[in-house]
Amino acid sequence: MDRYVGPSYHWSFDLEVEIAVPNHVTILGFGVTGESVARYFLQQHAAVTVVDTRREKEVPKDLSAATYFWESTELPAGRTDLVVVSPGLAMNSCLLRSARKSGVPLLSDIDVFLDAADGPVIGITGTNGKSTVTSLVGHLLKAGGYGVGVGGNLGQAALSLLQPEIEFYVLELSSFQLERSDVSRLERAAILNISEDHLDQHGSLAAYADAKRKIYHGAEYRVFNRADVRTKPDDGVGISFGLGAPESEREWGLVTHGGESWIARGEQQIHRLQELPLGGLHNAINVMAACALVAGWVPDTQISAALQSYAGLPHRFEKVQDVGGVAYVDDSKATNVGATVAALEGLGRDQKIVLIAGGDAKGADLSALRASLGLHARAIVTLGKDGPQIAALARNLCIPCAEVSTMPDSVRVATEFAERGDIVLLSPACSSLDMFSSFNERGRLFQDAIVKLSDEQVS
Ligand code: UMA
Ligand code: ADP
Repeated sequence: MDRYVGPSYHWSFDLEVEIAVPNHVTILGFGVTGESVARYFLQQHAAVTVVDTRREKEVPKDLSAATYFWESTELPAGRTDLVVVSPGLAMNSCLLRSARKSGVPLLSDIDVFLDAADGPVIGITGTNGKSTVTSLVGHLLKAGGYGVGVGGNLGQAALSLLQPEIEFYVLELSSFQLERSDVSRLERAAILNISEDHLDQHGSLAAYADAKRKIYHGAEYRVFNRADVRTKPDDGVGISFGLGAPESEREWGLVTHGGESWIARGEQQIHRLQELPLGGLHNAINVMAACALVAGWVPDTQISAALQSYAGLPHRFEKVQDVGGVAYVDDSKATNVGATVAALEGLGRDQKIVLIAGGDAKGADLSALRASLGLHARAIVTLGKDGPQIAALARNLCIPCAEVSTMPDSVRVATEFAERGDIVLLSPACSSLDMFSSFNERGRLFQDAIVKLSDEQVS
């Protein structure tokens, strides 16, 4: 890295400033991002200071050369050339306010990464489907024979991906990462969809959408969702995807041929819908977005073959097993209404659903679940902080409902409600953090309870 150029921190300053390789870097927040930034700058022989508002936590051995300030809400006194801010630190937090006041340039880890990375970087955002599309784009590029680094908001932090042999980087970008970064050097960028999420942090849907739409700044190749006007670039120019038939080579969609549905680009049929390993029309849409992002880099025939071997990610619309004629589906990653609606619509066309939902709604209006629940839910089991909101909705719709306080109880009660041929679906429409360490833990506990249930039925 030679130098940072000002526009990167336009979110905090209007000035254009240039900084030589920093001698002293201060990092705000010591989570996955903070660790990756500390490691990167220590390797560059910078002096590194870390500030975290929370209690002291264990420092990995290779990061012991940094200086740490725990439970601190102020930028420490002393010289610093650059401040790098973690995505989870609220924009109005005392720590970030104090850093802004200091006049020192602020960057995100994504800014630092984009400055350092060689080769094309593909950015993917959206309210739902980011991780699926990001990992699928990585999978397709690998199938095309390229060295690929996949990460960002998914898995490894961006700076941990840097390797000389990598030819393409694929980054999942959250609204928090985008709002505090200049991503204008992205080669290709996609917004999959925009619906209510993270309103507790962004304040309004408009502010959340604005953060997401920053992903198009500078990218000449933009991929958007024809059915979601908020994803459309300002000038309307881009490659689009949607369930309707594509009308030109710049559109991806579904066509019917010989009685079968195909994913197609313009008139070019790419892959039979029936043969996709991922279920649900929302995943067909994700596949189109991923194909659009790699088009021209990976030949169509290789794309089609590679789609067959993509297994999907855990806790997203994941079939766990059948027990006593009831199917159990783990969609723990559904942390907002849009994802749960997609699951109810995807699964509910042929079968009735017993839904397990609730958690922290992050300020969202859960009544947007009403229409899908009314159509597809046989019963609802709620848990967590905002479970009562969903229970009220169920009562209003005259859908049988029970409120429980643990995951094993939710599986037990949902099983009692379910009839043969039904689906028990964990799709909470809420974040897990009020009750669990992550959506992974929530999903694991759901799956454990099903295994126990299955063992009980056998014995
Ligand atoms: N911290 C403070 N004060 C605060 C908040 C955080 O000091 O007010 C410190 C805490 O000590 C904590 C650290 O900052 O240990 C955490 O930093 P962080 O919240 O920025 O999270 P990271 O561990 O750095 O992980 C982040 C993303 N998390 C968030 O944006 C909340 C991870 O996405 C991402 O994988 C990682 O960077 C690497 O890029 C997770 C996520 O939940 C999966 N993302 C949200 C989502 O997908 O909905 C946006
Ligand atoms: P993200 O990284 O944006 O959270 P994931 O791929 O992890 O996306 O999926 C999160 C949740 O959203 C899962 O419940 C999944 O089933 C659902 N989902 C995936 N793609 C879509 C889509 N295109 N539209 C609506 N929901 C989706």
